[in-house]
Amino acid sequence: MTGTVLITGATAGIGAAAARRFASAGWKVIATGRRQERLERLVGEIGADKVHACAFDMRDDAAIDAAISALPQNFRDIDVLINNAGLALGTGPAQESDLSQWRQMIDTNITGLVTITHRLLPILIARKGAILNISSTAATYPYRGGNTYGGTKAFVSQFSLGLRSDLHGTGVRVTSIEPGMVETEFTVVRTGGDQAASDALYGGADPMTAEDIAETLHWVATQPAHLNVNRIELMPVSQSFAGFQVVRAN
Ligand code: NDP
Ligand code: 8X3
Repeated sequence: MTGTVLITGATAGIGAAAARRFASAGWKVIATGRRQERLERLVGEIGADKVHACAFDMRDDAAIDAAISALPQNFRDIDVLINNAGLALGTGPAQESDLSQWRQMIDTNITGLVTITHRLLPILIARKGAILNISSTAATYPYRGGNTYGGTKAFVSQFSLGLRSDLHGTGVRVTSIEPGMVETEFTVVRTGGDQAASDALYGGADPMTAEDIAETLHWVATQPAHLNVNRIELMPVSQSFAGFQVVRAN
Protein backbone atom coordinates (compact mmCIF):
# COMPACT_ATOMS: atom_id res chain seq x y z
CA MET A 1 0.00 0.00 0.00
CA THR A 2 1.24 3.50 -0.85
CA GLY A 3 -0.30 6.97 -1.04
CA THR A 4 0.51 10.49 0.02
CA VAL A 5 1.76 11.26 3.52
CA LEU A 6 2.16 14.69 5.11
CA ILE A 7 4.86 14.64 7.80
CA THR A 8 5.26 17.65 10.08
CA GLY A 9 8.75 18.27 11.41
CA ALA A 10 10.57 16.44 8.62
CA THR A 11 13.75 18.54 8.84
CA ALA A 12 15.30 16.36 11.55
CA GLY A 13 15.04 13.23 13.67
CA ILE A 14 11.95 11.06 13.48
CA GLY A 15 10.23 13.17 10.81
CA ALA A 16 13.22 13.12 8.44
CA ALA A 17 13.63 9.36 8.92
CA ALA A 18 9.91 8.85 8.27
CA ALA A 19 10.13 10.93 5.08
CA ARG A 20 12.94 8.66 3.84
CA ARG A 21 11.15 5.46 4.93
CA PHE A 22 7.84 6.31 3.25
CA ALA A 23 9.50 7.65 0.09
CA SER A 24 11.62 4.50 -0.21
CA ALA A 25 8.42 2.44 -0.11
CA GLY A 26 6.93 4.47 -2.97
CA TRP A 27 4.86 7.03 -1.06
CA LYS A 28 4.64 10.68 -2.04
CA VAL A 29 5.77 12.78 0.91
CA ILE A 30 4.88 16.33 1.91
CA ALA A 31 7.69 17.37 4.23
CA THR A 32 7.23 20.33 6.57
CA GLY A 33 9.32 22.23 9.11
CA ARG A 34 10.75 25.71 9.61
CA ARG A 35 14.21 25.05 8.15
CA GLN A 36 13.73 25.52 4.43
CA GLU A 37 17.32 24.54 3.55
CA ARG A 38 16.90 21.15 5.26
CA LEU A 39 13.69 20.53 3.35
CA GLU A 40 15.41 21.46 0.10
CA ARG A 41 18.19 19.01 0.92
CA LEU A 42 15.58 16.27 1.44
CA VAL A 43 13.98 17.07 -1.92
CA GLY A 44 17.43 16.99 -3.54
CA GLU A 45 18.19 13.62 -1.94
CA ILE A 46 14.86 11.88 -2.64
CA GLY A 47 13.55 13.71 -5.72
CA ALA A 48 10.98 16.43 -6.38
CA ASP A 49 8.56 13.89 -7.88
CA LYS A 50 8.45 12.08 -4.50
CA VAL A 51 8.85 14.90 -1.96
CA HIS A 52 7.16 18.28 -1.79
CA ALA A 53 8.66 20.73 0.70
CA CYS A 54 6.47 23.12 2.69
CA ALA A 55 8.35 25.42 5.05
CA PHE A 56 6.15 26.86 7.77
CA ASP A 57 6.03 27.35 11.52
CA MET A 58 3.44 25.16 13.26
CA ARG A 59 2.52 28.18 15.38
CA ASP A 60 1.41 30.18 12.33
CA ASP A 61 -2.21 29.26 11.45
CA ALA A 62 -2.25 31.37 8.31
CA ALA A 63 0.96 29.80 7.03
CA ILE A 64 -0.42 26.29 7.60
CA ASP A 65 -3.58 27.15 5.72
CA ALA A 66 -1.68 28.81 2.86
CA ALA A 67 0.71 25.87 2.49
CA ILE A 68 -2.10 23.31 2.33
CA SER A 69 -4.12 25.47 -0.07
CA ALA A 70 -1.08 25.83 -2.36
CA LEU A 71 -0.22 22.13 -2.59
CA PRO A 72 0.46 21.04 -6.16
CA GLN A 73 -2.32 18.91 -7.65
CA ASN A 74 -0.26 15.70 -7.44
CA PHE A 75 0.29 16.12 -3.66
CA ARG A 76 -3.30 17.04 -2.68
CA ASP A 77 -4.77 13.61 -2.00
CA ILE A 78 -3.35 13.18 1.48
CA ASP A 79 -3.92 9.69 2.88
CA VAL A 80 -1.84 9.92 6.04
CA LEU A 81 -1.06 12.81 8.37
CA ILE A 82 1.90 12.25 10.68
CA ASN A 83 1.77 14.85 13.42
CA ASN A 84 5.41 14.70 14.45
CA ALA A 85 6.64 18.32 14.79
CA GLY A 86 7.23 19.10 18.42
CA LEU A 87 9.75 19.89 21.07
CA ALA A 88 10.63 20.02 24.72
CA LEU A 89 12.29 23.12 26.15
CA GLY A 90 13.99 23.06 29.51
CA THR A 91 14.76 20.33 32.02
CA GLY A 92 14.25 22.22 35.27
CA PRO A 93 11.41 21.96 37.76
CA ALA A 94 8.22 23.95 37.14
CA GLN A 95 9.07 26.54 39.78
CA GLU A 96 12.28 27.41 37.93
CA SER A 97 10.88 27.24 34.40
CA ASP A 98 10.56 29.94 31.81
CA LEU A 99 6.89 30.66 30.96
CA SER A 100 7.75 31.54 27.36
CA GLN A 101 9.20 28.04 26.91
CA TRP A 102 6.03 26.49 28.30
CA ARG A 103 3.98 28.56 25.86
CA GLN A 104 6.18 27.56 22.91
CA MET A 105 5.67 23.87 23.72
CA ILE A 106 1.91 24.33 24.04
CA ASP A 107 1.69 26.42 20.85
CA THR A 108 3.70 23.87 18.85
CA ASN A 109 2.84 20.48 20.36
CA ILE A 110 -0.84 21.19 20.98
CA THR A 111 -2.18 24.23 19.12
CA GLY A 112 -0.16 23.64 15.93
CA LEU A 113 -1.04 19.94 15.95
CA VAL A 114 -4.79 20.50 16.31
CA THR A 115 -4.72 23.31 13.72
CA ILE A 116 -3.20 21.21 10.95
CA THR A 117 -5.35 18.24 11.92
CA HIS A 118 -8.50 20.36 11.69
CA ARG A 119 -7.38 21.74 8.31
CA LEU A 120 -6.80 18.25 6.89
CA LEU A 121 -9.79 16.40 8.35
CA PRO A 122 -12.06 16.91 5.30
CA ILE A 123 -9.37 15.48 3.00
CA LEU A 124 -8.57 12.59 5.35
CA ILE A 125 -12.26 11.72 5.67
CA ALA A 126 -12.74 11.84 1.90
CA ARG A 127 -9.69 9.56 1.48
CA LYS A 128 -10.55 7.26 4.44
CA GLY A 129 -7.05 8.08 5.58
CA ALA A 130 -5.09 7.91 8.82
CA ILE A 131 -3.71 10.21 11.49
CA LEU A 132 -0.55 9.14 13.31
CA ASN A 133 0.19 11.39 16.27
CA ILE A 134 3.62 11.35 17.91
CA SER A 135 3.01 11.47 21.63
CA SER A 136 5.56 10.20 24.16
CA THR A 137 6.05 7.99 27.19
CA ALA A 138 6.13 11.40 28.94
CA ALA A 139 2.34 11.47 28.42
CA THR A 140 1.92 8.60 30.85
CA TYR A 141 4.97 8.58 33.12
CA PRO A 142 5.82 11.87 34.80
CA TYR A 143 9.42 12.75 35.58
CA ARG A 144 11.12 15.74 37.17
CA GLY A 145 11.45 18.52 34.62
CA GLY A 146 8.78 16.99 32.37
CA ASN A 147 6.03 19.36 33.54
CA THR A 148 4.59 21.14 30.48
CA TYR A 149 6.22 18.85 27.92
CA GLY A 150 4.55 15.81 29.52
CA GLY A 151 1.30 17.77 29.70
CA THR A 152 1.39 18.51 25.98
CA LYS A 153 2.00 14.87 25.18
CA ALA A 154 -0.82 13.73 27.49
CA PHE A 155 -3.00 16.02 25.41
CA VAL A 156 -1.77 14.38 22.20
CA SER A 157 -2.53 10.88 23.50
CA GLN A 158 -6.00 11.83 24.72
CA PHE A 159 -6.76 13.89 21.59
CA SER A 160 -5.88 10.81 19.54
CA LEU A 161 -8.40 8.68 21.43
CA GLY A 162 -11.02 11.44 21.16
CA LEU A 163 -10.44 11.79 17.41
CA ARG A 164 -10.79 8.07 17.00
CA SER A 165 -14.13 8.19 18.76
CA ASP A 166 -15.40 11.18 16.75
CA LEU A 167 -14.22 9.70 13.46
CA HIS A 168 -16.13 6.48 14.16
CA GLY A 169 -17.79 5.36 10.94
CA THR A 170 -15.66 7.52 8.64
CA GLY A 171 -13.02 4.88 7.99
CA VAL A 172 -10.29 7.25 9.23
CA ARG A 173 -7.77 5.49 11.46
CA VAL A 174 -6.05 7.22 14.37
CA THR A 175 -2.97 6.09 16.29
CA SER A 176 -1.02 7.54 19.19
CA ILE A 177 2.67 6.59 18.95
CA GLU A 178 4.34 6.91 22.35
CA PRO A 179 8.14 6.54 22.25
CA GLY A 180 10.61 6.75 25.10
CA MET A 181 14.22 7.71 24.48
CA VAL A 182 15.10 8.26 20.81
CA GLU A 183 18.43 9.84 19.90
CA THR A 184 17.65 12.81 17.61
CA GLU A 185 18.16 16.57 17.92
CA PHE A 186 15.49 16.51 20.66
CA THR A 187 17.85 16.93 23.63
CA VAL A 188 20.09 19.46 21.85
CA VAL A 189 16.93 21.56 21.28
CA ARG A 190 15.68 20.95 24.81
CA THR A 191 18.94 22.12 26.38
CA GLY A 192 19.36 25.16 24.14
CA GLY A 193 22.14 23.62 22.04
CA ASP A 194 24.08 21.60 24.61
CA GLN A 195 25.47 18.73 22.51
CA ALA A 196 27.46 17.42 25.50
CA ALA A 197 24.27 17.08 27.55
CA SER A 198 22.66 15.21 24.69
CA ASP A 199 25.67 12.91 24.33
CA ALA A 200 25.66 12.27 28.09
CA LEU A 201 21.97 11.31 28.06
CA TYR A 202 22.19 8.88 25.18
CA GLY A 203 25.78 7.72 25.65
CA GLY A 204 26.03 4.00 26.46
CA ALA A 205 22.23 3.70 26.64
CA ASP A 206 21.71 2.23 23.18
CA PRO A 207 18.64 4.43 22.67
CA MET A 208 16.06 3.94 19.96
CA THR A 209 16.82 5.58 16.63
CA ALA A 210 14.71 7.81 14.44
CA GLU A 211 14.69 4.93 11.95
CA ASP A 212 13.14 2.60 14.58
CA ILE A 213 10.20 4.97 14.95
CA ALA A 214 9.97 5.57 11.18
CA GLU A 215 9.69 1.82 10.70
CA THR A 216 6.87 1.69 13.26
CA LEU A 217 5.06 4.58 11.56
CA HIS A 218 5.31 2.84 8.20
CA TRP A 219 4.07 -0.43 9.73
CA VAL A 220 1.06 1.30 11.33
CA ALA A 221 0.21 3.16 8.11
CA THR A 222 0.29 0.00 6.01
CA GLN A 223 -1.94 -2.20 8.15
CA PRO A 224 -5.11 -3.39 6.40
CA ALA A 225 -7.94 -0.80 6.25
CA HIS A 226 -10.07 -2.77 8.75
CA LEU A 227 -7.41 -2.64 11.50
CA ASN A 228 -6.76 0.34 13.79
CA VAL A 229 -3.70 0.45 16.04
CA ASN A 230 -4.98 2.64 18.88
CA ARG A 231 -1.69 3.30 20.63
CA ILE A 232 1.87 1.99 20.65
CA GLU A 233 4.37 2.55 23.46
CA LEU A 234 8.04 1.90 22.68
CA MET A 235 11.20 2.13 24.75
CA PRO A 236 14.80 1.11 24.36
CA VAL A 237 15.53 -2.01 26.40
CA SER A 238 17.88 0.11 28.50
CA GLN A 239 15.03 2.35 29.74
CA SER A 240 12.34 1.32 32.24
CA PHE A 241 10.35 2.59 35.21
CA ALA A 242 11.41 3.83 38.64
CA GLY A 243 9.49 4.23 41.87
CA PHE A 244 7.79 7.19 43.52
CA GLN A 245 9.87 9.81 45.31
CA VAL A 246 9.18 10.48 48.99
CA VAL A 247 10.14 13.47 51.12
CA ARG A 248 11.03 12.34 54.68
CA ALA A 249 11.17 14.42 57.80
CA ASN A 250 14.87 14.81 58.90
P1 NDP B 1 14.02 16.73 16.52
O1 NDP B 1 14.38 17.94 17.31
O2 NDP B 1 15.12 15.97 15.87
O3 NDP B 1 12.92 17.10 15.41
C1 NDP B 1 11.84 17.95 15.74
C2 NDP B 1 11.14 18.39 14.47
O4 NDP B 1 10.03 19.25 14.85
C3 NDP B 1 12.05 19.20 13.56
O5 NDP B 1 11.85 18.81 12.21
C4 NDP B 1 11.58 20.63 13.75
O6 NDP B 1 11.71 21.38 12.54
C5 NDP B 1 10.08 20.43 14.06
N1 NDP B 1 9.54 21.58 14.76
C6 NDP B 1 9.78 21.98 16.03
N2 NDP B 1 9.15 23.15 16.26
C7 NDP B 1 8.50 23.48 15.12
C8 NDP B 1 7.69 24.57 14.73
N3 NDP B 1 7.39 25.59 15.57
N4 NDP B 1 7.19 24.60 13.47
C9 NDP B 1 7.47 23.61 12.60
N5 NDP B 1 8.22 22.54 12.91
C10 NDP B 1 8.73 22.48 14.15
O7 NDP B 1 13.23 15.79 17.54
P2 NDP B 1 12.49 14.38 17.37
O8 NDP B 1 12.60 13.87 16.00
O9 NDP B 1 12.92 13.52 18.48
O10 NDP B 1 11.00 14.82 17.69
C11 NDP B 1 9.89 14.54 16.86
C12 NDP B 1 8.68 14.30 17.75
O11 NDP B 1 8.91 13.15 18.53
C13 NDP B 1 8.38 15.44 18.72
O12 NDP B 1 6.99 15.64 18.76
C14 NDP B 1 8.89 14.89 20.05
O13 NDP B 1 8.20 15.45 21.13
C15 NDP B 1 8.56 13.43 19.87
N6 NDP B 1 9.26 12.49 20.73
C16 NDP B 1 10.63 12.46 20.74
C17 NDP B 1 11.27 11.55 21.56
C18 NDP B 1 12.76 11.51 21.70
O14 NDP B 1 13.24 10.90 22.67
N7 NDP B 1 13.50 12.07 20.78
C19 NDP B 1 10.50 10.57 22.35
C20 NDP B 1 9.08 10.71 22.26
C21 NDP B 1 8.49 11.62 21.45
P3 NDP B 1 12.31 22.87 12.45
O15 NDP B 1 13.20 23.07 13.62
O16 NDP B 1 13.00 22.88 11.12
O17 NDP B 1 11.08 23.72 12.46
C1 8X3 C 1 10.65 12.36 24.77
C2 8X3 C 1 10.92 11.28 25.75
O1 8X3 C 1 11.52 10.78 28.15
O2 8X3 C 1 12.70 12.60 27.05
O3 8X3 C 1 9.29 12.50 24.60
O4 8X3 C 1 10.40 12.86 27.71
S1 8X3 C 1 11.39 11.92 27.24
